[in-house]
Amino acid sequence: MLDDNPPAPPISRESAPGVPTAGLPYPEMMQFRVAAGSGADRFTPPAVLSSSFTRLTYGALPADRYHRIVATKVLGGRHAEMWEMEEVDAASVKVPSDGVVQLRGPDGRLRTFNRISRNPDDTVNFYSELGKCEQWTFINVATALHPMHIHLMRFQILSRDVYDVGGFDMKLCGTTRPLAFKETGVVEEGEKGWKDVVRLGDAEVVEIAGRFVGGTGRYAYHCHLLEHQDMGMMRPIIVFPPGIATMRLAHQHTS
Ligand SMILES: [Cu+2]
Repeated sequence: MLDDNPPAPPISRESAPGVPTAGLPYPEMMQFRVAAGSGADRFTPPAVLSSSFTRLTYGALPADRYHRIVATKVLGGRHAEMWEMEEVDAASVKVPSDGVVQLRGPDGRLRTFNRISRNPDDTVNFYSELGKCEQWTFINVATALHPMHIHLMRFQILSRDVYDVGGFDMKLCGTTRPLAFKETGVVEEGEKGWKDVVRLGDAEVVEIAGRFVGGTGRYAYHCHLLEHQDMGMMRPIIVFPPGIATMRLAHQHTS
């Protein structure tokens, strides 16, 4: 509590003419009065805004890292879902089938993913370790926008690619032919810093990398559109202190 700050007296129309108090005791208002004319701007931005900033690249990622794969879909153009996936050998699953997504990337390699969770209260799959490198791949098999937000994680966008997602059968909930790489998408200048939300656009595959910082515990990642989040696009992730995680994570996938 801010005990040092005594309550401010209510602002009355008399003391602040033109301020619509609307019955609020502490209206948060700021008034700018712009003078006529203009003065000289003496500020010159430095050539490098942050000397400590480094842009992450695939080549700079440590080999010992977690790799999460998350697929998003919007069934019938209405119901949004978020699936956690694991990469599997194509021979180990039935293709096509419900929850199986195949993808052919820019290098022509065919990859097969199998759904391991569908609902927010399904078993926790993602366990991490504070400070350890994480790589996440978001696969959007629909034409829908999802601002994906990961609590407690500080990340950068590695790549954005656009795919032909016509091979995803909404009725089957799997691919009848692989999602096919179409073109490299644009990572805007304003997206190249440290983020905790990334835009996942129509039929895009977006990869990010970063690490959990600030605290351990059970956290969530989700689509930041309230309607999608409430439909189930929210899942837990548990972040352990370093050391403890290694005991728990012996079975986890790294790439
Ligand atoms: Cu969404």
